[in-house]
Amino acid sequence: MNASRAFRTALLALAAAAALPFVSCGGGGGGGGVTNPPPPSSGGGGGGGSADVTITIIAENGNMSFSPNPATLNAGQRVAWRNSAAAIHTATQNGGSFDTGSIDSGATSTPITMTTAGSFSYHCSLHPAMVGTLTVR
Ligand SMILES: [Cu+2]
Repeated sequence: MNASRAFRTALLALAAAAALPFVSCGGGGGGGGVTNPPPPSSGGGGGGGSADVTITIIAENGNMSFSPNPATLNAGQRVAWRNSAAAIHTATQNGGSFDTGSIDSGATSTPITMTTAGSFSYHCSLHPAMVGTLTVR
């Protein structure tokens, strides 16, 4: 009987030893604190007539007429076009949702607030070959 008791004791010891790793392993700590970075504060501010994004009208040069092109801004921001070319130009959305009207050489258009996300193709109403794209995020 001694032998079988010893055997049982051994078994128990084995079981305990086997159980230990499971106990000590129970991490559960996980979930490391992932913090979301705060969203960038909307530029806003300033009031006045300044735009958040200014697109330069370079020349009558097809899809190279506007710079940058495409231009990107966030919904709620304002965009204006500055005419650095010699002739009068416009920035007119193809669907008519915005139109700067005529911009004299050296002048900057009235800022337009883009409230809707999307991709907006525009052109110069005086020179239809002048095209650009405005991407609103
Ligand atoms: Cu033009």
